[in-house]
Amino acid sequence: MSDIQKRDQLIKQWIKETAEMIEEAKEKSLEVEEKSARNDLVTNMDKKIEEVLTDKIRSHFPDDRICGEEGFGDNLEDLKGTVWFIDPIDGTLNFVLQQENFAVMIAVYEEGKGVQGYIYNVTEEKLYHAIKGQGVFCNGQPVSAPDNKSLSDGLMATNSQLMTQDAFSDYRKIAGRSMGVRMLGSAGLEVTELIKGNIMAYVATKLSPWDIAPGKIMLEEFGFKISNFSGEPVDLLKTNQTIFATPSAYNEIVTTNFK
Ligand code: 2AM
Ligand code: CA
Repeated sequence: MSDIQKRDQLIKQWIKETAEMIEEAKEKSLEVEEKSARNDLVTNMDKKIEEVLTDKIRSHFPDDRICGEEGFGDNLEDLKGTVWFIDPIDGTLNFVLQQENFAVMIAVYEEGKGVQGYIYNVTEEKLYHAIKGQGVFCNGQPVSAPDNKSLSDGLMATNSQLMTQDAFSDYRKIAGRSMGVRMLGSAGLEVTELIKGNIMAYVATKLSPWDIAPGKIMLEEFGFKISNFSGEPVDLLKTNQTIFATPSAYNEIVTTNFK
């Protein structure tokens, strides 16, 4: 069995286990703490899931390194070797306030290149995954690439940090070219909206490596574009203002005149 297949089997099993942990946690009260701001939260479940996943990765793949949101991983200064990205709960604010619209996300990169990515929509019990060169799957079934629709023919998504920034007026120009703007509050679930063909672009500020890593692998399987706002590749060692888009919508976004 190849490393990819071995990881694929284990990741699918681990994600199932994390979903069971989340289900059990619903019976108990959630412990919620603020991180950088009152709308940047972490719960005992974010921490517990990341701890469980990092322990499993370390026991099966002791030479690999881990980049995780809640600090159980390694401090990475480069992406050499095999690197795992973990977001134990993507959409924590939704998890706390809505008990839905959140995802568990895992990605594996080798020498900086995406190999396999997983986004699990916990409440819908839908696991999206992609393996480089093999396509995108939802609960094991292949997903065909959505049409390369332009922004002017479809919807786009953004994140609320972008709306509250001073620079928002610039982004309004992009939004104005679309048919309308939607906002789910989970970077991973916005990627699944792109996969379903429901939106043509997701334009977000300050996304962390674990927010971007799995979706990048999936969308690149479809030939979609992912870059920072300057059109450069995203840097998976820091936060990025990020565009995920169909090729056609991407072209419209990067040619928007912000002046
Ligand atoms: P998170 O829930 O894992 O933190 C919400 O707009 C999206 O942006 C979510 O995917 C959220 O991921 C991500 N995000 C990144 N940085 C954030 C921050 N400082 N505060 C809230 N959400 C953030
Ligand atoms: Ca998170």
